[in-house]
Amino acid sequence: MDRIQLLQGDITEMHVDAIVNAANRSLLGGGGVDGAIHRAAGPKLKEACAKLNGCETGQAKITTAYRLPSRYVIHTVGPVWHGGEIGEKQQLASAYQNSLILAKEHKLKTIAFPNISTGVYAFPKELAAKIAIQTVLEFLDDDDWFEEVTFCVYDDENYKIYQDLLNV
Ligand code: AR6
Repeated sequence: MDRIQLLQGDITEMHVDAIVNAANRSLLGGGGVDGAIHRAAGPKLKEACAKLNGCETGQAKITTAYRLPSRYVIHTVGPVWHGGEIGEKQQLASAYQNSLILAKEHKLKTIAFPNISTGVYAFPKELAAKIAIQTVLEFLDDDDWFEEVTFCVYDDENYKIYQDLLNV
């Protein structure tokens, strides 16, 4: 728990090794946090993403971060919520897990996550938070690589949910 941080704010302003983007399978940009990251990083990010051939749901790909203060952007694709019976929970856990694996492969020590799938993709916020926290905690329990994992929460509802679940 001591390597987990909760923060409310804009992930594009974070000075960490990697910020995670809640992207779509095209990786060509969109709204929400994805739009904010592309705007702040500048047009070169989209050029880099265009070379990645998209990304499957639950998987992750990496680019440098261009004008952002972070060093890298890890682009992951969370599931669209369809009621929870078609593997959405596992796919959300995979998005967190594969982002962490990719960060470690690139020797990155600090990483910040937005609340993947809880905006346009309509995943229930409390359930998404439980899955996010459990997946990150399990990873950190098994592995001492990461120095700090930040949940960068934007909206008040998610912030309250994370405060309650993390007991902070
Ligand atoms: N910093 C941190 N979190 C943010 C920011 C920000 N600047 N802006 C929004 N959020 P969403 P999704 C939070 O919709 O549900 C895009 O169009 C927001 O409050 O960005 O995974 C993609 O291209 C919410 O809690 O992502 C995809 O098509 C969280 O980010 C689709 O949306 C996620 O909301 C992905 O949908």
